Amino acid sequence: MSLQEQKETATLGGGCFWCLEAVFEQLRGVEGVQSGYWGGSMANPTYQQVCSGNTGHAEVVQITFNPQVISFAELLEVFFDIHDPTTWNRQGADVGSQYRSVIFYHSPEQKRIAEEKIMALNASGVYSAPLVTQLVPFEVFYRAEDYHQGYFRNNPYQGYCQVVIAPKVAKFREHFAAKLKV
Ligand code: MHO
Repeated sequence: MSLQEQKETATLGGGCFWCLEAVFEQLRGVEGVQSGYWGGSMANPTYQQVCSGNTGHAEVVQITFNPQVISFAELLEVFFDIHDPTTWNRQGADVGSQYRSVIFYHSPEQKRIAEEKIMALNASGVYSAPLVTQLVPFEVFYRAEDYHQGYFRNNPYQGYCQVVIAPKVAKFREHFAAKLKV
């Protein structure tokens, strides 16, 4: 099998992309994470346009991973652990449709796995409300501006990074210690 064939892509939205990127890039088997926008009415939107909440885009991360090391189902375990999939267009203090919970599936297989996971979580009683996570076929990913890439790594002392992202990352590292790169 060529290297090319060992790569798979996942595109997930679960609130501010700085958070998701900071988490997913620490997982073994994840080869790259890019922050960007998906699902809106215009091509190549700017952060400011997306922030207005009027373009219909979601902040998302595009994850390239090696499915022989980490599966799509395992990525979803992390995804549901680090965000609240029961709040409509909102993650904590971040409110707006750009913060919606959404899985952009890249194959019928990813769609099936995501459906099963959502059904299982709804049935499990883990959450007190039903999941609002959308399941949408992937079409196109618009990479966010350079300064958004690796934002948490590059700006660890920025207020939002310290108050919101750092505790999330710490909790994630505790929950998924066995799956971390270092
Ligand atoms: N409320 C945060 C969100 C950042 S995120 C990239 C801020 O405006 O800094 O949407």
